[in-house]
Amino acid sequence: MLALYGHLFSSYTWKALIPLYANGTAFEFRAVDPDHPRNAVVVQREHPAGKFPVLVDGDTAVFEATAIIEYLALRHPGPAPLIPPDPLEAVTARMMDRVFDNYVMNHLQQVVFAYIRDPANPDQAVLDKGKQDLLRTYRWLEAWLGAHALPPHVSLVTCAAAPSLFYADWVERIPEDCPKLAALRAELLALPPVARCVDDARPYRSYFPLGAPDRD
Ligand SMILES: N[C@@H](CCC(=O)N[C@@H](CS)C(=O)NCC(=O)O)C(=O)O
Repeated sequence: MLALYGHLFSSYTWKALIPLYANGTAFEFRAVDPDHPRNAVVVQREHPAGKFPVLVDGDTAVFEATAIIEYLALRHPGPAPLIPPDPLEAVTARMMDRVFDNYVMNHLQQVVFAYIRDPANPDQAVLDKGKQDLLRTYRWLEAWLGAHALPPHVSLVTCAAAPSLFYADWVERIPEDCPKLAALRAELLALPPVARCVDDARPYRSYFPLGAPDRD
């Protein structure tokens, strides 16, 4: 039996849950939280930085959400084209996966970390930089979406884009001049595996360091 270690509010855990849900893959979810200290021990042992998600399949541990998706595509395939069969589409999937991790998730995390470090007085320069960087990526994505199509859902890109756009919009709203990107976020949130992640995370919304907005 596969086991996924993570937390239901964690964006990168969503990134690994979405492909598992999309393919109806049987697995056991092991929460990494203070109530389950033994799960944290596994994550600390297996991941070089003690981060989750970590997937355990028998004797094999796979970490980094992108690698988990590549592994699932190879060892536990299902109807969802996690890695598109067309090689050029697979390149697009991998390239855009990097865009969402590096230039959406990383930027939003800078802002979130500033609030975690000092909730009452987050570093304004870090907030400004993170939000400006997000806006730059939003506008780049808007132009990219005007000229290209994403691979069909549910692919590696779906798994990266859904959690990153979900939380990024809470940090810096997607502006009105990015309608294609806003529509993509809505399309992703309507996918059943993504909607399940959003719903299962609702009980934890108070954890969001900036305060969760009253929407989504
Ligand atoms: N590059 C990693 C990032 C994983 C990550 O940042 N995980 C966060 C949760 S979203 C985490 O483990 N935070 C807890 C910690 O750092 O102790 C991946 O792609 O899986």
